[in-house]
Amino acid sequence: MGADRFRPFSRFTPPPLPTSPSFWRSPLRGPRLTALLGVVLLAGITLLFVTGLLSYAAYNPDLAGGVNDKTPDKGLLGFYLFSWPTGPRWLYRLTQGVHVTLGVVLVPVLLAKLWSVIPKLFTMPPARSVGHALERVSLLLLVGGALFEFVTGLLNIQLDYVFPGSFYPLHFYGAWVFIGAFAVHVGLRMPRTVRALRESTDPRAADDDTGLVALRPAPPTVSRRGALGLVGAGSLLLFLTTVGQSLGGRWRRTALLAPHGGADPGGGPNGFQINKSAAGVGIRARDIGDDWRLTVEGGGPGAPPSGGWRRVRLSRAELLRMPQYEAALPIACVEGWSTEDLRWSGVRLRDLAALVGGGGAPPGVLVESVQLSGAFRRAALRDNQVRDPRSLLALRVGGADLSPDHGYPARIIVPAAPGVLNTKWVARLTFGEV
Ligand SMILES: Nc1nc2c(c(=O)[nH]1)N[C@H]1C(S)=C(S)[C@@H](COP(=O)(O)O)O[C@H]1N2
Ligand SMILES: [Mo]
Repeated sequence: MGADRFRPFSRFTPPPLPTSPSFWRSPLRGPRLTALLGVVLLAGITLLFVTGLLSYAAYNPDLAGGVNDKTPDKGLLGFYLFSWPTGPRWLYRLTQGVHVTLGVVLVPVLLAKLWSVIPKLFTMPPARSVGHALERVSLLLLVGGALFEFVTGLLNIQLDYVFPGSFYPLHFYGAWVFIGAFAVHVGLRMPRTVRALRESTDPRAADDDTGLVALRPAPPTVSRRGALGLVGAGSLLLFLTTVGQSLGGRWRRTALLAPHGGADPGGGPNGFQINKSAAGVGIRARDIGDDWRLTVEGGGPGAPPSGGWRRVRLSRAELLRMPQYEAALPIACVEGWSTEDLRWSGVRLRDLAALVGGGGAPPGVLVESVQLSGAFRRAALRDNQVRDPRSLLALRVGGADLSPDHGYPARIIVPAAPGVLNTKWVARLTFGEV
């Protein structure tokens, strides 16, 4: 005790800081743990990327000069865009439900993977060669890109568009940077991963060439299987408390992690999810009262009616006197929540196109709401969406008039489309090239 106190300064070695690889002593780290987590992420992130691109294509980002999407200079990165189909009607419910649920479920796996390689963050010297330097830069983009995509995605679904209007470009460009670094990383690490999974035991520190195995491992507090079980249990818990929002209906109550903002939808035919209430986006009673009229015209956005197009103004009563059609369709939001099929009824979009157009195949349409500001007050629909007989200007749902919060007097509903294209409180439809 006394001797300890007077130990000369020079003999005292301070404990390593977290910035030193030797600080990290868990005996669980090694190529096998990293490889197992890596394979799960390889499958998961591939699916996330594909469903993410689909979500982007579903948004009709190429229409109407950027009404739906303002991502500047998509250029080559928009190469894969295609006309999003209108069937099966649950298509976007599925792809976006998978995208969001999987993103949430992969969080523990991502964190565990980062934990498993953390000592390598601090290896010195930072770069041994040009090749090594390039590899480390790609790792920076990989880890930074992963964190960026997960954080922007989670913020978007939890806080209801915290970056209004800018979420799409952020998440879109972030995804391309991330997936580029991800592809390089997978290419570089695949041989080592395969080797680690084939070998039944980890190399001891002495013959470890991965730098993952601790030189002076601490005694284990949990087995590797136990640690993986913990990660799996975390993911399962997230799954069970998230997936209900994509299933909708009574399952929604199980989605404890889903955002519970928005207005209380109450019961009855209008008793389904409301993100943006009428009051919340500044819709006044007189905007949607008896004086409300729908303007239907043609000729393309901004163009004066010409080329055989007419302009008509219709009251809700006049719309109700037109042939009414029913369609059982869900609403599926980019945030991952969706409703079950709801029974909508109203006027077909293609009938409204025929009302103002001079025959021919129904073109696309620009939809504008009475709402004066906000990101979703306008939306462009493609010709295949206008053509589908289930695409409606809906006046009623589940046998009742639409409630003000669900878009009374009239809203759009299109099969398989993202919820954001289902404009509420519609004021004007402009058919034509969009
Ligand atoms: N006019 C208008 N229509 C709108 C929106 C909006 O903010 N304004 N939100 C859209 C979005 S993002 C979705 S998912 C669906 C359903 O949203 P809700 O839950 O607010 O009804 O309506 C769409 N229609
Ligand atoms: Mo949405």
